[in-house]
Amino acid sequence: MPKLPIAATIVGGVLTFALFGVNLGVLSPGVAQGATLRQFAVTIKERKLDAAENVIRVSQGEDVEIVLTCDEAAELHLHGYDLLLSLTPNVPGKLQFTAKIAGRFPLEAHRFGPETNTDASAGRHHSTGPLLYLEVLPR
Ligand SMILES: [Cu+2]
Repeated sequence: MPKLPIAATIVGGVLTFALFGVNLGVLSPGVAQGATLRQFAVTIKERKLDAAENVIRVSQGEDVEIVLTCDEAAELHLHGYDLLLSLTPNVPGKLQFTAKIAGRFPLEAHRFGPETNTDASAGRHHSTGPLLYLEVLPR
C-alpha cells in the first residue's frame, strides 16, 4: 500500500445542503411527518475531506443524516454523540441521529486502511485531526 498523506476535505454537497438548508425529507419515506431531515454527503479522499468547508451546521432537534464515502477502509468517530462508523472502500455509510445536544463536535478517523493495518500509515485515534465539525445550534 502506498503511504498516503494524512489530511482531510468536504464534498460540494455538504456545503450546498448546509447553505440552503434543503429539506430532503421527501427522499426518505421513513421520516416522521413534520420532522426536518438534514442530509449531508461527505467524501473523504486520500484521508482528506473533499470539500471547501469542513463544518456541517444543523439546529438542535433536527434529524441528521450524514452519508460518508471514503476511498479506503476507515473507522470514523463522531464525538459528543459518540457514534462509530466503519466504512468499506467506496461504499457509502450513514450516520443517523437526532441533534439533541447543542455544541461543536469533531468527526475524526480512528483508523484508515484495513483493520489489520497496524503500520504508522493507518493513523491512530485522533492522530490525523478532525475531518470535519458538526455544529448544532441551540434552539
Ligand atoms: Cu474518537
